[in-house]
Amino acid sequence: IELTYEYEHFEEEQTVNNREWHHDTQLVQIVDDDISMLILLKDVLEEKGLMVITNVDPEKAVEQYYELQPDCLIIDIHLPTKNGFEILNEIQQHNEKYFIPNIMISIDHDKETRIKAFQNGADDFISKPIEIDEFLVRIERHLQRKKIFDQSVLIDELTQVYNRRFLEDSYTKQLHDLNRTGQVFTICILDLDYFKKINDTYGHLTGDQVLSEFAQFLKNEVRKGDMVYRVGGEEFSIIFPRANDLEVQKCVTNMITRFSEKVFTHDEKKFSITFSAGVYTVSNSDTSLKDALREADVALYEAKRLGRARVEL
Ligand code: GH3
Ligand code: MG
Ligand code: MG
Ligand code: MG
Repeated sequence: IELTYEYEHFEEEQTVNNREWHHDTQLVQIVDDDISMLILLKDVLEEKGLMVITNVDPEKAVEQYYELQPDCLIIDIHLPTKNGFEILNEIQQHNEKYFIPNIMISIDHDKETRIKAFQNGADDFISKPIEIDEFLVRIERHLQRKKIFDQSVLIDELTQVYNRRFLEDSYTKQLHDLNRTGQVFTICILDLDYFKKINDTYGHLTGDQVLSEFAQFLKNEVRKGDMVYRVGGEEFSIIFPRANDLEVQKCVTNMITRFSEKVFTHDEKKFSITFSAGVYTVSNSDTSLKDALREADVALYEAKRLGRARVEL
């Protein structure tokens, strides 16, 4: 049974890996050596529209935890090779930074065990046998709070695209994919042209409006799986997974044309604005985000120098 199960699980892992990090579908990771428990919990959570990954092996669980960044971790105490407390300890720092709720489940539920669970970083404790209805409302509550946390720290308030902090996460994940599959990805920096003039002429509020419409425009233009980030005042970035610089250049050139046709109004005065972009393809997993952004920035500077409203490699 275990072999078949691990095999099926492997297949499933691939789909989860391709998830586009949209926070609307939340991911729950369950770690337990009791296969029937795993199957039961997975079923009830999937019925609620959640994505679920399951692990029996603690080492693999930790590895997948870092790679897939679940929104909630459900973990048994008694596991082969390592116990649930040790795992919680191991992931504690990451946990605190990303606010991933941990729920311990255990057949032992004496006071000492419960205390130890919370001391080791558990956010909740559910004893086995599990009451499914209670389990579901508890998980739902944790996931709601996780969603609120993510929205507040990963999304830029003004423009409602991902912020720079999330770019760091995504970049790391892209490097991981590059390492595993050899698939290159391209990063692009986009900067509004003469944006200062918009502020000076029409005021800061109109400037803000332009920024937020620009972000919305970018979100609408990109393919599913491409992600938009605000990395500075009037500077945005897009990660294009599985695309090279020439493909991205073509795509961004079209975006520049369409954006330049967009008409903004301020007190019945009409105006338009353009942007420039720099592109860099990451094909070596030693490239840090800082390096990649620097390369894209050099290209952006070139685009500005050559007259703006264009994209350079
Ligand atoms: P270039 O074509 O060379 O990029 O010229 P620019 O005027 O766009 O570039 P510059 O860096 O000189 O000016 C950027 C301006 O963006 C200055 C800053 O006040 C404005 N800015 C940055 N963040 C915000 C924001 O959140 N809201 C508004 N309204 N303006 C912002
Ligand atoms: Mg167990
Ligand atoms: Mg600018
Ligand atoms: Mg700028």
